[in-house]
Amino acid sequence: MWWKTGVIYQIYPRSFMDSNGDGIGDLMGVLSRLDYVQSLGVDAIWFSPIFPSPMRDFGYDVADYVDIHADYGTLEIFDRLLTEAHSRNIKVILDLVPNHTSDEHAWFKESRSSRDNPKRDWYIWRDPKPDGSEPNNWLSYFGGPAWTFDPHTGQYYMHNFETGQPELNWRNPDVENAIFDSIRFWLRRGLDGFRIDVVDRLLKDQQFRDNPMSQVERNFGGAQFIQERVYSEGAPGTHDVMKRLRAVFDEFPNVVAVGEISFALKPDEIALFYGKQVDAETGDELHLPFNFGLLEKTWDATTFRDYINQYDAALPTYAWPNYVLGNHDVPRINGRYGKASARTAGLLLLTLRGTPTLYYGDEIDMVNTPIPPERMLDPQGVNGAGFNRDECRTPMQWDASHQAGFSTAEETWLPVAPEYVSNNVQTQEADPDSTLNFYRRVLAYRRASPALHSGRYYSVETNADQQVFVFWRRYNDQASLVLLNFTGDAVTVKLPVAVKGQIKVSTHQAHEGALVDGVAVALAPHEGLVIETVTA
Ligand code: TEU
Ligand code: CA
Repeated sequence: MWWKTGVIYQIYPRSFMDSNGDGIGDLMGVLSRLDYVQSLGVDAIWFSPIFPSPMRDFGYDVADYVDIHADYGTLEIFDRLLTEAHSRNIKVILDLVPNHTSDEHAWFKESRSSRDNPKRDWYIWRDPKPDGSEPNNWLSYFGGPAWTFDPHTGQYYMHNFETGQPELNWRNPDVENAIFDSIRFWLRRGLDGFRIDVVDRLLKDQQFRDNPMSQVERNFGGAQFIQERVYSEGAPGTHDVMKRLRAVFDEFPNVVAVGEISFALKPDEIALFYGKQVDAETGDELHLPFNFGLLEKTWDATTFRDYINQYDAALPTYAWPNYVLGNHDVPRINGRYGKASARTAGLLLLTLRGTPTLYYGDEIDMVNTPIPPERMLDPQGVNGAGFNRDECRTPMQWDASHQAGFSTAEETWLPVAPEYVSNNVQTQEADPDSTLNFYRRVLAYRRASPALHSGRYYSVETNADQQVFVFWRRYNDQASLVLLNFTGDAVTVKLPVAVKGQIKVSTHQAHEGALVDGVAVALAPHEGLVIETVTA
């Protein structure tokens, strides 16, 4: 299965490459940079939404599921991109947003036109309370109530996100069928799968009970997260929907259903989204329910090891794990784990057992970019409801020329990070010890190593457990030992058994190729390395 051994690279289409000088990334731009993507050695591209949209939430507010936004191109250009990607052995995954549409989608326009419109029940409409207020206490992730009053018909519609993102009513089979047909539309064109937005949150409580309040706060969330979303999402019945969704994917060969599920889920809850066992290789729900467990963890060897051990053990044998360290919703890696640890984090992601998803720009150390208030666009940031996601969505830094080589426009949709002058693809290509060349070496080694892309995982206890995370990857008689120093101190690890082998990749390029023989392995500050062992 390509999606088990492969590596997914997420492209935020607005920010990858602008081909026509309007300051907005587009599909022709991606086409022109496909050689770069191939040069990384990744296996699939996942595009954040590229469908027609008023862009209130930058594409996560879809106005038509079966077309391409004019900013990005046309269906014909998309087909070309698909062909070009396939000819380079790169799969393409699109982003399905089934939980809500844009308020400009034709379905919602009909739905809001009258109470007896046939599509009225495609969305979630409720009467006001007797005093005219919202039907219950549910809050939007982006701040304010999850309800907006529509004076024309005198009811509230529900939206867990922006007011322009009305929630579809997944209890109506017509909605389900319409979304399933949109999936078929793309898979028939040759698409290789979907990443499915908030797929665990499609169903809402049938009694519309108030959510309880809680004191728990998230690292990069805002105050709105103090509401426990137990009734406004994820109601019982979700797993039946997942099974029917999966059945649509099973109509096509070799496609993948990646699901975005909540940050808050524990490993045993994530495990449920694989569904019931079908055969040795697969369950009957999502192929890969995203594991966001590492995103909010502090950079600490024990914390990471404990979580990874727990997650790896929680998955049933037929469920293939996956890991995510960054995406378009969270601060970039070097902002969360520290700049000095960013490469070590990348090595962790690419050596764990499971499918890794990389976020564009992390391979060149792109940083969170402060956005002046007048240029802020993300509704979550504008409302002060949490992390301003614009900061991790700035244009890709290709070279030191005007707008980092991303665009010829005077002003790009989000500003290019000022550090592009010294940090970009071109400067990193020229430096053998750059993060970009490090990622390329790790990806090439991973591809060639069955232990890394398909092997089993065992963590190893050593004298340096507080500082260094050590684990084995093994496939038949091939074995690789991964050591990751989470600290800024040089550490010598004493392994429980002697190993003999060679350092194949390291965050410190000069150490690659060195031979290891014995129980002691010396690590530089923040060093991560992989030793391929030889059996006598
Ligand atoms: O995000 C869903 C989600 O869980 C949000 O709470 C997200 O994590 C938030 O940004 C937390 O800071 C998905 C998409 O990834 C996001 O870009 C969309 O805005 C959202 O759905 C609505 O479609
Ligand atoms: Ca453009």
